[in-house]
Amino acid sequence: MARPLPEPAGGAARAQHARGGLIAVPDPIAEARAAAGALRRLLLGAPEETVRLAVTGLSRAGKTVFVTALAANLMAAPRDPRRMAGLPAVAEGRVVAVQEAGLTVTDAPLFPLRSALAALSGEARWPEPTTRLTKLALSLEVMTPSPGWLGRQLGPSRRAVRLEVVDYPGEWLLDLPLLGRSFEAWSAAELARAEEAPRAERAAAWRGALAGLDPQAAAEHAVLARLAEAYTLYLRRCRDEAGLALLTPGRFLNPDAWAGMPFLLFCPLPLPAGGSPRAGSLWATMRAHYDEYLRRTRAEFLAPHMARFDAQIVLVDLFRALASGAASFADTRSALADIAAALRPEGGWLARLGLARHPPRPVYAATKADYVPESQRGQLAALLRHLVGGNGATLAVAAAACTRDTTLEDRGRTVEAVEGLVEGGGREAFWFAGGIPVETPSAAWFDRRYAVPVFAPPAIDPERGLRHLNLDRVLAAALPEVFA
Ligand SMILES: Nc1nc2c(ncn2[C@@H]2O[C@H](COP(=O)(O)OP(=O)(O)OP(=O)(O)O)[C@@H](O)[C@H]2O)c(=O)[nH]1
Ligand SMILES: [Mg+2]
Repeated sequence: MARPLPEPAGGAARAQHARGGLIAVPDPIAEARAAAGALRRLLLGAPEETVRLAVTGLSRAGKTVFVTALAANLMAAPRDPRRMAGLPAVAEGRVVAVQEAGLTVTDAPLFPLRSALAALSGEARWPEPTTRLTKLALSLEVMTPSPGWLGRQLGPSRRAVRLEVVDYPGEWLLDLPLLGRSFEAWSAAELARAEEAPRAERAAAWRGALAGLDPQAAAEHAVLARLAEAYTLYLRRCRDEAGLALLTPGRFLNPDAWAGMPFLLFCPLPLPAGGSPRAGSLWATMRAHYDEYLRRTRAEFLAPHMARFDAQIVLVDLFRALASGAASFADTRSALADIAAALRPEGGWLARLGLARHPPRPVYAATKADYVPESQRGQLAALLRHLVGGNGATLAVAAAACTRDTTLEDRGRTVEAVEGLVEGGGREAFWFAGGIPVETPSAAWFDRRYAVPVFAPPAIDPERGLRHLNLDRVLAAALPEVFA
């Protein structure tokens, strides 16, 4: 029997052949299709495409500043392309208009762009820590070259892109690795962690409250509330006093609309002896609350806001981790490993939820890169790569570059440093003695304590946006389909 004839090769197949070294033959069908598309866009105008960007990162990583700088600099780009010239479409003058767009009535609250810009520009003040989820939408007009013969005759076509970005409290990111973890497993891991320094001393009151309890006893509201409160206090002290990052559940530190919800009354609890908890017991009630917590996280945070994204940027502040000592660094490292595992395309949380089949590869960015001079920013990106592994690009970024590079004399040696205005006035220089390590440093490295200054934010020029380092390169890596 005769075999069916192969399908005529389309444009994509031909392009692949051409890449493989074969000669590309003009394809009249693909050319005609592309030309028709270009003509249709020219006559009817293109429908707006929505591109969703997830900007994630632990608490204080720099998400809100990043989103603000992204908006300010993209909105300024059509007037002055120089600052975002790392985006090919901007450099070539093809991004012709960018403005803030509205949200539909059923959408999340609007990202407070105006107040963030006003704080940065008017009072040179950083935005407040984020306490709830908000969304920013930008509408972009980008001229894209039209393919095909007729496309070339017609010239570039106008593409309308709606870029949506979600901002949320960093603490919530750590709820992501909890999905798929049982109450038993979570409790066992957290109870063990709480025995180690520097957690143990901060956990004393909560563990004291646990000590005399029988997990099989009937659940009483007052006991549930007392334990949850003691555990929340422990998490808060770990964050505020010891600079720790791996603190779950995230809503205990930042409940937003869940404040006071009964299902927040739980904490890690040892499995009762014999392993079979009675119905209505303290243990069974706390497990039910934990399960409800995860169900609500899925239904109200992950599924509606985080599942259908086209690009993801993960921001990491390595300076805070390096400056707060070995324990804080190890803790950030574990938190990042958990997050990197949850974000990986295969078997990650999206796959587990069955929400998206092909999540984009994350772009990891080490933030606040203006804390080190240019010669050390490569090391900063290398340290991040060492921590998150090979899944995704790694870059160093400062969404708001506050410093300038300088050199100083330190005990007879010339050191490269950065210099800037610190919050509240005054100039200060800062440097890491010995530079940024490219792998987890030795315990001796951490013996030297660093007091990291908070620099005042740079001025915003409405025509040009904010001074940054690599913001354009991070966006180019995350959104090539918009800005190539
Ligand atoms: N030098 C410098 N500091 C920065 C930069 N970006 C952020 N910061 C500092 O880091 C702090 C935290 O930044 P945010 O953007 O608010 O962090 P966040 O990730 O939104 O934090 P949460 O909302 O608490 O999750 C700011 O208040 C600044 O002090 C930067 O590019 N350079
Ligand atoms: Mg924030």
